[in-house]
Amino acid sequence: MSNLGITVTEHIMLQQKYIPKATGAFTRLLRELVLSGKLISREVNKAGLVDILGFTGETNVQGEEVQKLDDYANDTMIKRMSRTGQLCVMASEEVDGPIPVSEKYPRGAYVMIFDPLDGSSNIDANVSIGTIFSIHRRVTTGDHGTIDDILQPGAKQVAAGYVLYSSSTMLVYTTGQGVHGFTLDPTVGEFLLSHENIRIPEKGGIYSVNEGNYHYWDDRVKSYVDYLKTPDKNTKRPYSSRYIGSLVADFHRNLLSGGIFMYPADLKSGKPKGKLRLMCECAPLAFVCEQAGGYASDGKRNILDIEPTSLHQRVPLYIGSRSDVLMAEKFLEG
Ligand code: P6P
Repeated sequence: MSNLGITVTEHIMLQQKYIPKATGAFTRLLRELVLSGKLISREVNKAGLVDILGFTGETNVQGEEVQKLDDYANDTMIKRMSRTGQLCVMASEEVDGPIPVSEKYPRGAYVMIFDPLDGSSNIDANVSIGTIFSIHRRVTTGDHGTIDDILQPGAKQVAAGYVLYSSSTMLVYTTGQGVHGFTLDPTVGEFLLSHENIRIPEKGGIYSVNEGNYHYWDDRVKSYVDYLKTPDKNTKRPYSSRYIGSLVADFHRNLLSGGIFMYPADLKSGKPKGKLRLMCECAPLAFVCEQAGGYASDGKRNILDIEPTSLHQRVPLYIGSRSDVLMAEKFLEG
């Protein structure tokens, strides 16, 4: 029986029974995350107004300090997730080190790592942007969580997903029971199940990469991209090039249509490990992708198997349809 149209809150309750040792704590966490997504969506959709767009340190007509959207998104995530009482520590793409949960609130059994507003450089051009989140169970036993609770491999995630602020606002998440998409109905303020059990095609027809970096790539990366562009009826090439320059938007399109997104290491432009961060971008999207039947690699190994060494470490990323990413790995073996 299809669950289309149920709210994300109802869906989380249904998921609850599948999550080992999960109590209402996990449900509470996800529900607060949903509310954060709605609050950020509301501000993102007002971004065109002069009092939000791109300024900081300005004051608006009420004389209030106006925050840039990414600061607003970061503050919203930290404030709202802290008050759930379910986290022992947090980490954000916007903050150098671990973020302790305020003494005002109890600490809980989970850890949340997030990129509060990925692609925020696109805001002024009204290009789609996203919030990415990753949830682990804590591994330390003290009062406050530590960096050890954060630096866990992607395979240990208990949930992950993103909110995509686009022509509509969508929440896509997994708790290890498949991938499900919800579309925000702003008239009622509810995320309603619109994409139940998303599966990414085994092989796609789209490649997403910033070809402006072509001359910085390893020759094997160049060979793979040249292969995708070479006409061949039997393997349905050339692939179409689609690149928005906003990770969540590029990933989401390929998740639904099939294809591969790449951010390779570029050896000469100061990004020896690529640009994207393992903990708050690559690992959560890798969990979503794998749960939808896809695969994510750093070019050599599964992103989910990488043992993190630092909070903001960057890794090359090849993510999407399984056979496309495996093909990329073959080219990169050389
Ligand atoms: P480039 C946005 O700034 C971002 O972090 C990701 O959302 C996006 O995939 C990537 O950078 C784009 O980087 O170097 O192609 O502009």
